[in-house]
Amino acid sequence: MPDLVLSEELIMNNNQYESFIKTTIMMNAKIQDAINAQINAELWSAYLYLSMSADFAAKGYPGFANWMLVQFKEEQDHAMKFLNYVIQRDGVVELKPIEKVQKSWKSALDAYKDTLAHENIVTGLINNLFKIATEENDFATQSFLKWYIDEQVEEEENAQNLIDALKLIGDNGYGLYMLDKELAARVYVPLATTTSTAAAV
Ligand code: OFO
Repeated sequence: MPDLVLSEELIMNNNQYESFIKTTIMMNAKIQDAINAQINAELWSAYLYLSMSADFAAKGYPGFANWMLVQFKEEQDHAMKFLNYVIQRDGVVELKPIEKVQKSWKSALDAYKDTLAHENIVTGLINNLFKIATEENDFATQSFLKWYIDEQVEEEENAQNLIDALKLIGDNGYGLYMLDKELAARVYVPLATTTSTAAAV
């Protein structure tokens, strides 16, 4: 039987091996910047929904206020999931200022129309991130982003369903009261956002 001969091209010296490991773990600067911008966008989303929650609460809609408060917490989870991913990939987290948000909406329908319009923008940002990860051959980030791509489908669907319901209800006070009662039942379920390293300590 002939001896197994390894091609020299397949044998890495130590330096090549170390740099191979580094590039495997570390994300490049372009992806790191895009994810840091996305952390800011997720926190801005949280801010937007917190403002809507406060506005609903002040106007006597505890159910809508609860729904938005759950949304606020979920957006914080989205930001934390990205933040922990940057750490896991040996990157640097950069937290930028969160811009001011609107403080009052004319009606529940207006608030949910703004919610859908905002989620459409976020979907575009996530898709763009995936495009960058594809161009940069970062397969780990492409895989990581799959969760967000699926989540955006749900986010847009939820907002659209509430817009449809509010259009049906129109000016009917009893209808609004019943929908408010229904939305009071929404419960926040925390997302597992920690990295395996963070979870192990
Ligand atoms: Fe993070 O999904 Fe809404 O914005």
